[in-house]
Amino acid sequence: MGARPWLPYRRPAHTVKVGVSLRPSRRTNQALLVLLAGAFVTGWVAFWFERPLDSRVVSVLHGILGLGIVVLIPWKTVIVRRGLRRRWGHGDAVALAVVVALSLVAGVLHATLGPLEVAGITALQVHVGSAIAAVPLALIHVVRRPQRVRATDLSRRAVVRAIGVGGTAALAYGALEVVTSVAGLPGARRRATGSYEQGSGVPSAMPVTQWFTDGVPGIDVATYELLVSRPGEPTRRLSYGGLLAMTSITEAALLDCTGGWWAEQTWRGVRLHTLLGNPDHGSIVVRSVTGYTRRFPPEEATSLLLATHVGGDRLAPGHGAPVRLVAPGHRGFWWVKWVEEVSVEPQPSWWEPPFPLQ
Ligand code: HEM
Ligand code: HEM
Ligand SMILES: Nc1nc2c(c(=O)[nH]1)N[C@H]1C(S)=C(S)[C@@H](COP(=O)(O)O)O[C@H]1N2
Ligand SMILES: [Mo]
Repeated sequence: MGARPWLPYRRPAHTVKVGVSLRPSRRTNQALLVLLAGAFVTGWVAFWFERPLDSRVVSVLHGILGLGIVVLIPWKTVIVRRGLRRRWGHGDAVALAVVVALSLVAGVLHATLGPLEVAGITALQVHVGSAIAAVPLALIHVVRRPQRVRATDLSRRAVVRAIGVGGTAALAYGALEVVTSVAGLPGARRRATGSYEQGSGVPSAMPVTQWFTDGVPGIDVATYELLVSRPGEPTRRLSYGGLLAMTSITEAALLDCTGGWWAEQTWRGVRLHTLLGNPDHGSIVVRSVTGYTRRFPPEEATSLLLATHVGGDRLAPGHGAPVRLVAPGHRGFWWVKWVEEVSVEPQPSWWEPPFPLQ
């Protein structure tokens, strides 16, 4: 049989003689799958939380799962050496190794040396980008090299081994944290979310960030109108002047962007309950002139603020002029800029993709 790269990868029959060492390698691969999937999922969960306790728990778990992959390198090296001896079909595996290594290195660099940036690309962007690239590669890798799951995979020895790997990874995480703090590395100053302070109290020093593909629109305040809609009532239209006349609340709130920075500012605006009342069901929908939309539970009408000012000045275009949402307790991607409409709708607040698609 010649090489047939289009056929699924099969372990050649002559390797059966390594039968004794096959079991640990199968378990190593299974453990890698659990760690990789766990790190990926907890990474996104970490992007969800803002409050320190939830964020801390998820970040620590995320770091331990990620470092667990590093702990398994000695065992995986044996598997890789054996695999590479076969003649063809290593491209996807090598690409997977490259992106996982890149993600690991960038993640640790971000958590220890701080918000590094090279040619406008941050370590955190490299971290998340290469983790996303790892997903299709890992799927191809696993589908081409299936590892059967057996009942004995959950034996006591397997549990002991899992505790060993998890414990070693937890020790490695703890050691990194201790070194970071003792050496006074920037990482010691990061929030529980992993974000670094940038521009607190100085809005012009705060980064202008869009979630994904959105851009800063040009809005003429002379013709701007805010649409306010409640079920069963005609839509109200508020001019910028009319809105300004309602802004009586001044409040400090902290914006923590999933891009890895945070800033606390003093915002001035009007509470959503002043515009929408206190809805008792459905959800509050806040939509930007660009179409960017987020949905909130009705009880947050009392904490959400539609802000026209920050640090005593009118908002700059990049920061959401003429009016943007201030969503205390929510990560930055909830803080809708360039708001055009606020409404109460019958759908529940979770009736939207967990992260914006725009
Ligand atoms: C961090 C994640 C992983 C990386 C970086 C990685 C990398 C590699 C590399 C570079 C090879 C050698 C090249 C080749 O065989 O084509 C390999 C082989 C292999 N991997 Fe992975 N792998 C990972 C996770 C997994 C997982 C989750 C599974 C299955 C559940 C798996 C199963 C295998 C198998 C069966 C082989 C072939 C061994 C042989 O042919 O003797 N790997 N892996
Ligand atoms: C292949 C999957 C992934 C692996 C192996 C991985 C691994 C890691 C590691 C080892 C760290 C450093 C932890 C520390 O030393 O404190 C880290 C940090 C981080 N990762 Fe991931 N990660 C993955 C995917 C993701 C994804 C998909 C996201 C977000 C969507 C994410 C977000 C973060 C954040 C925000 C930090 C900084 C946390 C902190 O500073 O404590 N990661 N990751
Ligand atoms: N309309 C709209 N609002 C948006 C975004 C966006 O892409 N479009 N990005 C969000 C994200 S991810 C963050 S972190 C904050 C950033 O606010 P800033 O640019 O004022 O710092 O705006 C949020 N509001
Ligand atoms: Mo963000």
